[in-house]
Amino acid sequence: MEILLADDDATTRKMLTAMLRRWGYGTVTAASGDEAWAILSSEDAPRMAILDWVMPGIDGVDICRRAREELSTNDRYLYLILLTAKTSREEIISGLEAGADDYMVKPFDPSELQVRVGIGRRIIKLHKELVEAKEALHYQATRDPLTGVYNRGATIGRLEEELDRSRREGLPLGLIMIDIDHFKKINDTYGHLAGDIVLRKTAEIMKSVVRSYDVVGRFGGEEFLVILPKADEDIVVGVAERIRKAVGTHVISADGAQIKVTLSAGTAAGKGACAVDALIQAADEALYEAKRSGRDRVCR
Ligand code: GH3
Ligand code: MG
Ligand code: MG
Ligand code: MG
Repeated sequence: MEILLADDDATTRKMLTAMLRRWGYGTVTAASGDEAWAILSSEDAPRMAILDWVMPGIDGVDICRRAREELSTNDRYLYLILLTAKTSREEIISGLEAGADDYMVKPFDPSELQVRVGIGRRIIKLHKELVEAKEALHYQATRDPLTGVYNRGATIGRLEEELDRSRREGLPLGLIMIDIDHFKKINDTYGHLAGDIVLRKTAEIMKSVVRSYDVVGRFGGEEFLVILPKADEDIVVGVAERIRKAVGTHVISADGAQIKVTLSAGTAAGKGACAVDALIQAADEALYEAKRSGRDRVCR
């Protein structure tokens, strides 16, 4: 773990660097508040800083205050220790009130600093674990466990967001509803497990042929939705055709069997006042038409 040491006194910087290195920390130093601020606001900045109070430019307390206002994001906690010759009760209180996590006075006892830095490390670690758990939970709540694409709820959520955006920006929004043809027969012929593999592979192929900002979601059993921001009707049909051909020409190895499936797709392009339900319904009706007129095709 890397720690920023900010102090305008070179001897203090040298001494702190030597100690922290000995305790197993990486260090980066700053000789002024401005320099410290530049380091802390950079990408991949240290998660902990030991700050002198009185320094040229912004002082250590200002850094604490500004860091809490401008640098604190929910996925990154910055642990700040003030290390200063200011020792009055009022000063300690105002330093902590400004946003410091801890306060130590100079001259300091090295072993006390070591345990206090250890406390900071523990808190940073706890925070990191919390962020990771939250991300994992969010992932689980929004993904379909079988295929890894967005689940139904998250797909509709994304569709609402994208429709709002298209309304604001006056750009079109494309939607494709896809249904695997005669999928029941795949299950009946090769087994449910092979059917699962076909679903997984189909989702993978769909994702590989769309742009990175397009959204692929599983709408139901063997039905998928693809959201295409900024795509007009012709583009949507083109992408749907690309998906249909990519999946239709792929031979899927599942449970020892070589399986080919075809897709039917219905497209819709919304703009402005169009509602989510209306867009889904339009794509659904086009899909019905694709099924009715013989499957393995795209209808708009
Ligand atoms: P069509 O061409 O008209 O779409 O016919 P189909 O057989 O694909 O349509 P139908 O809706 O009759 O059958 C869909 C099947 O998909 C029925 C269901 O058992 C199967 N299914 C739904 N979810 C899963 C799943 O997670 N895994 C597997 N293996 N099968 C699933
Ligand atoms: Mg100083
Ligand atoms: Mg179906
Ligand atoms: Mg089907």
